[in-house]
Amino acid sequence: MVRAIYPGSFDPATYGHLDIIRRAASLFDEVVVGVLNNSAKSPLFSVEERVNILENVTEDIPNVKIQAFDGLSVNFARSCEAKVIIRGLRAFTDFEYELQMAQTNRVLATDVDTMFLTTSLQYAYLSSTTLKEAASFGADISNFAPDFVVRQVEEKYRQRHL
Ligand code: COD
Repeated sequence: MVRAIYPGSFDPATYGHLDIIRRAASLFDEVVVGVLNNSAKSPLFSVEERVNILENVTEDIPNVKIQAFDGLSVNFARSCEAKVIIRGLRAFTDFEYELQMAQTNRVLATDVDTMFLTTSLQYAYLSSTTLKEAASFGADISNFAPDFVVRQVEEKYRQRHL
């Protein structure tokens, strides 16, 4: 069984994340999507909500599991008995950050490697941050994420504007 983890903030999941999850699921026996419980940041969605969203939008992919985690990604990988960390690459701007993180992780854990999947062209521009910014101004975000995510985001901003 070759298992990989795909760690991230996923605040919230977008079509870009989903594309990476689907492609990773076709390469590995099991993919554990790790949702960082980043208390230092103030995410739009709680970790439980982000896990729930990901469970909903990946329910048709049998070899994908969603789990919250705290602390280092490499420790999460070890706790899952995974030797691979999947990351998505969009542009040069991602590359510098991702390379540094992959190299740091390699020093922290020589038994864990990072593999990069390059973005599909139609999602190259897409991030959770741009989705949230567009949604906060009432824009149509249906090109950015599945209906379930769109509804959750719209509800979040509706509550905030009350
Ligand atoms: N197309 C392709 N890939 C995409 C797209 C897209 N449109 N959008 C996002 N991605 C990729 C990102 O490049 C990233 O690889 C992944 O999807 C997740 O993205 P985000 O933005 O949800 O998550 P990040 O990048 O904020 O996640 C950062 C981590 C939580 C993984 C990182 O901070 C971490 O590992 N933290 C734990 C502490 C740790 O181990 N630090 C490193 C060593 S000190």
